[in-house]
Amino acid sequence: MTEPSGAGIRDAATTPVIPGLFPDPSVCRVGEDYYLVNSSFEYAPGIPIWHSRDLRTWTQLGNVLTRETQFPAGVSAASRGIYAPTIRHRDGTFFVVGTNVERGGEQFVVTATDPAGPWSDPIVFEGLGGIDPDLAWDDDGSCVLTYCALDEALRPEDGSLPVIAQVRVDLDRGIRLEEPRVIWRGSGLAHPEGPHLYRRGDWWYLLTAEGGTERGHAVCVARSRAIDGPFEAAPANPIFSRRSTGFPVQNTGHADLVERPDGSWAMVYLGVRPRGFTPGFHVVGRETFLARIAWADGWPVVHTDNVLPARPDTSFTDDFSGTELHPRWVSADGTLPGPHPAGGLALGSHDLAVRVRDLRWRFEAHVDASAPVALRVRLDDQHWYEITLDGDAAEVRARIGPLAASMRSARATGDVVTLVVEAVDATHDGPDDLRFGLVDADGERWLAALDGRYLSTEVAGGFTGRVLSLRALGATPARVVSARYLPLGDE
Ligand code: 6LW
Repeated sequence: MTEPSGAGIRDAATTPVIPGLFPDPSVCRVGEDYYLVNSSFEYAPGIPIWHSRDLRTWTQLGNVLTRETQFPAGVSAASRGIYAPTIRHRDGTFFVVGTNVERGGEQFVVTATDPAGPWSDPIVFEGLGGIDPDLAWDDDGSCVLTYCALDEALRPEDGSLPVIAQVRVDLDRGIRLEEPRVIWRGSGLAHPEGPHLYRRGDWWYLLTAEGGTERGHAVCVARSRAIDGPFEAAPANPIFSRRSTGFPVQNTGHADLVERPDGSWAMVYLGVRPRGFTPGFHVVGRETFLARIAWADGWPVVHTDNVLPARPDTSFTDDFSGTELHPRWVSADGTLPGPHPAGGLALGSHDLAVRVRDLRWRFEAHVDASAPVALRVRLDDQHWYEITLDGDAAEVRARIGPLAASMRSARATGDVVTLVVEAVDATHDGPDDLRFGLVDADGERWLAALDGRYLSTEVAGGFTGRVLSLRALGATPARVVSARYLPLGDE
């Protein structure tokens, strides 16, 4: 059985540095500045990019894929789209390589001189079937792309896919210079993936995620004198995992290393915060955590005892007074949120969403009651709860897989109504309850409280977490006057 979470310790082991649906972190440093990117799946704009001076406090600079030419609309299913980007910097240029799973798993690179953008259109490397590309430059300056290959042609005779493969590439021309070669088959756990290569002293280190991204997830390492192997596995593999422990943060893996200006090293990795009765339900996705790296006998050793100065401030109020949306806003149906007239957010039938960042929270949307509108807590398009307002009728609805139901309705009065949803302590054995209500001329009232487990990754499957999404219910555009998100405390 899963132990209850909430050890209440404000340290890096239990507190994400970037909470919410921000998995597969990759980090690079330029001088005193760190830049970090995450997977974004079906959500557009794609690949959130963050800046920090201390690795602990991160500010979102924007998103890397902000144009149709970079990430076309129309992702076919939840948890497809953009996977596991890597960010690197060399000679004044930032590189992000990633996978668009939507197009059959193609590896692409985009570049920028300013990490806040604009980023170039993607260059696609043909014939590299797989995920999780990494870029590294050999001592002679040539560039290698190392990735998790899912290509049958690379399947070892006595082994299973995936394998870690590598190919020399010409970044300027966007071509590969050779056939991909298998360089590593992992340390023996399932699903070797998420490779990253680093030069330290006389060694090349190859970091991998292994064990799959669920409870068995782990970080492993191998090293070689040459960038293309042969690699030897660390005797202590996996060098980091929470598997088979009762620790409140689970599924830890898919890491990236970075060297600080003082020569010490740090690691970012993904983890989840499951709650509730067995098997434990995580609901806000896979989040970014920070660890410290020590080196012993030429191998990295992971320490999670860093003290974090404060929980990140995730609260926000948007009154949409400007014409540009904050980069936190995304769309699940692949439509890029564009500029809007100042003074309220005009909504069409495409949704506008923000990632949930906390375990307990309140979200309010002040909506113009003259057009039908919906506020949804979405895990994916088949797992959601929502409150709708249509004229003076408010209704709470739910969809869990093929089952759809109307839970409760009520009358609302006034020109502007506040739709409210809160994630609060569970009344059953789930991770939380999601309660829906409204505030109007008659005050605040709650319509329904629903078990949060059905909007969890353990129930829905996939790689994502909850978002809060707003959209017009019918053909008439709806208007959101303002939106407010407030964490309610994670203890
Ligand atoms: C990603 C893989 C993984 O490509 O999850 O946790 C996949 N690791 O490396 C999707 O994020």
